[in-house]
Amino acid sequence: QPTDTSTRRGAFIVFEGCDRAGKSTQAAKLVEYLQNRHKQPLKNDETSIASNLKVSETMTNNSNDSEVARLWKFPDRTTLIGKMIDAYLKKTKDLDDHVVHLLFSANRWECMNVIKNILMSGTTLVVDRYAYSGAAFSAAKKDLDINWCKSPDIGLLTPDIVFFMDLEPEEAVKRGGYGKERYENLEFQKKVRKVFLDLKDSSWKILDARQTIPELHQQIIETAEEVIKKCESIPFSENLWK
Ligand code: T5A
Ligand code: NA
Repeated sequence: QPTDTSTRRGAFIVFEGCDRAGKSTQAAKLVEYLQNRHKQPLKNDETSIASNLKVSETMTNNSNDSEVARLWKFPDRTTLIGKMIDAYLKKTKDLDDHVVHLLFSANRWECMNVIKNILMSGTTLVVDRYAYSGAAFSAAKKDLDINWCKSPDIGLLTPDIVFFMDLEPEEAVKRGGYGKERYENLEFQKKVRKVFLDLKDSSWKILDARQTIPELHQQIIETAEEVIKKCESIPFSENLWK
């Protein structure tokens, strides 16, 4: 029985972790791998790719028709909300903790329609940080309750997998140290890691981020391939933390 190609979609793959854990490095390597891996499709992949191309033609965002994977990053600092977040992180602007938390969440909500279109076109999206960062960084602050922090992100698109890059902040500091942005200090990062680990759910795969870049990459591509295959035949769900 052939699979119904009309339901094929890309996978929603998220990388999470404390600062300097290696998220951006692995997210970029995964996208590069997927793009090369699909350049020469196997025979039985041909229908899948053909159907993806057809859906892409109807898209209004500037996605490339032949795109098999795309990198995304939160915060998306390019939007109007993203520019406020950027100023906050660079400490050129102070904002109330509640306000900035809601901005980070709004920054995800404003991207949801574009993200859904990308996934429906068959493109796999690799996302560097998501709502787990949102909850973990805010709840690590003194006065923000974890349930309050999770609530604005309830109902976002659910990731198909979250690669949690776990690294003790003491180890992270050794990686060239933290920069000058807000949150980049050891004591705060220790609190963030604790909240992160409490947020673990069935979508998580925890990776020991002390391993080498190639070792981590190998584990990530193996799991990612399985997830991408599985996602082709199941719809995405919009029930994060519901
Ligand atoms: N935030 C974010 C919120 O408060 N709320 C939210 O809702 C969201 C989405 C954004 C800040 O905003 C907060 C969290 C953050 O504080 P950002 O722009 O994502 O920050 O942060 P960046 O500075 O871009 O990234 P990070 O500091 O988090 O680093 P990464 O991406 O985890 O690490 P990476 O890949 O850049 O690597 C760091 C260094 O380590 C080396 C790399 O070469 C690099 O030098 N490295 C390794 N070294 C040894 N072994 C390995 N396996 C290595 N992998 C990478
Ligand atoms: Na990063």
